Amino acid sequence: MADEVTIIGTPASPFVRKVLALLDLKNVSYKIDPVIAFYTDEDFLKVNPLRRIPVLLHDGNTIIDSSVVAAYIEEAFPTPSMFPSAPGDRATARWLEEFSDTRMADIFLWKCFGSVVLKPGLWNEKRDVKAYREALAGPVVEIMNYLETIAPDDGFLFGDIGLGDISIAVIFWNMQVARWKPDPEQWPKAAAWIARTEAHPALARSTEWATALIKTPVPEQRDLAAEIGVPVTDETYLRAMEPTRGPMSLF
Ligand SMILES: N[C@@H](CCC(=O)N[C@@H](CS)C(=O)NCC(=O)O)C(=O)O
Repeated sequence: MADEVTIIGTPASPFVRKVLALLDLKNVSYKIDPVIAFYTDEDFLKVNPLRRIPVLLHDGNTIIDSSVVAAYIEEAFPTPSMFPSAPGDRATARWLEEFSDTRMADIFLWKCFGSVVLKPGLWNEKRDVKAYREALAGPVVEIMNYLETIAPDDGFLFGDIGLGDISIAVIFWNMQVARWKPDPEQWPKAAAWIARTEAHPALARSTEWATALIKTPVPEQRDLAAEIGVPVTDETYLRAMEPTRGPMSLF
């Protein structure tokens, strides 16, 4: 393949971490423009009409949406595969990616992380502790109860780590930033599975980057990223010093 892979998007996004983990597992080298979508402008809107991250650039292709990016990575760089071999297992992996991108993102990212981290951090609004607590008491429990039923007793879902494990685990770093962790007494199998997946080097690497970046003011994040070893692009879509909502912003 010609051309190095470029990922546009900060590792603080779980969807970005998902695709970085896949690239790492497949030993594909890449560069990152570690932008927060809210700090881009119409230039990035020309790349992604939703002004969201991640976007992958490769070989003249612009690939948008983490699930589509994951599918592209699997096809462009087939080995090792991120899927099990049986069709039913492959479907389960895809379902878990979909479950994470939709229901888990809605509750964990937008309701929980959004209410107590993004509201004050991005929009200078008061934390919505009521919405956060309601989510923790209701839908978070339902999601965790479901994950407990599908979590493997040990190892990963289908032998080696794959797309299903990674898609679920990536959201929990954002929950940790929102000061919540799955209780190992309430959900022993799910909590252990998530911890094992988070500890895998392919995920641990970008989680470390995210942990450093989130503590740093936006204008300084790019330089910090380079300092801590993120393979940063020469060009950036970081344009604005103040955040603005995109066409599909959910909070
Ligand atoms: N389903 C999309 C979700 C992407 C997404 O929501 N990304 C967030 C960052 S975690 C974003 O760019 N938000 C900006 C916005 O919603 O305006 C995917 O999987 O790529």
